[in-house]
Amino acid sequence: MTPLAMFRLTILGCASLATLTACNSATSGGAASASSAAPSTAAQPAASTASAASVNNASVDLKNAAGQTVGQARLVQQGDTVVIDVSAAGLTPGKHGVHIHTVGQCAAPDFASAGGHWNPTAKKHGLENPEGHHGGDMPNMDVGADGSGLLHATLAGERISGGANPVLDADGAALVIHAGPDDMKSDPSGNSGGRIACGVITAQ
Ligand SMILES: [Cu+2]
Repeated sequence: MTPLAMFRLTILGCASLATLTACNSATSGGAASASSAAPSTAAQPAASTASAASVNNASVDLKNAAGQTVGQARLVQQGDTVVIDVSAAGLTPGKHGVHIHTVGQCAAPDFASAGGHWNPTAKKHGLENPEGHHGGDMPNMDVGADGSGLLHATLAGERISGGANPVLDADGAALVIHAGPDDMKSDPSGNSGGRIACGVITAQ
C-alpha cells in the first residue's frame, strides 16, 4: 500500500473528542455552523453565500516570526478531497509538523492567534491516533540540509468552502509549520513544538 493510500485509510478510520485548549475545536465548529447557516441576516446577500461555496482554490503565504516569507502553499478542491502542496525554505533540517489551524490570523512572533488545530468534527490529534484525527492533520514535512522542504497532503472528505465544515469558515483558517516533528498521535498537537511559520489560507 502506498503512503498516500495509508493516509486516506487513516482519514476514514477515526473518531472522538478533543477538548484541550491548545487544540480547541469549539471555535472552528461553532464558526462553521454559523457560516453554513449562511443567510442568518436579511442583509447577507445571497451572492456572497454562492461565491463562498464555490471556492475551489486557496493559497497561503507562509511567514516566519520575523515576518519573512519562508514558503507558500496551495489548496485545491478535487471532488471530496482537499489537495495541499506546501513548499518552504529557510527552515531547520529535519521533520516539521504542519497543520491547518482554526483561525485565519497569523500574529508574530508566536502565531498563537491562529488558535488550535482545525478540528471541525471534534476528534483527537494525529493521523495515527485511533481516536483521531483532526481535519487538518497532515504528514510531517521533510526539510533537507539546504533548509527547503515540500509537502503533498490530501484531506479526504474535507472542503475548502461550502458544506457543513469548510476550512474557510467565518473566522478563516491558517496553515502552521512547527519547530519539530509531529509524532502523529499526541493530542492535541503531536508534540511538534513551537510555531515557526504561519500563513492565512486565502481564497483564490
Ligand atoms: Cu499545528
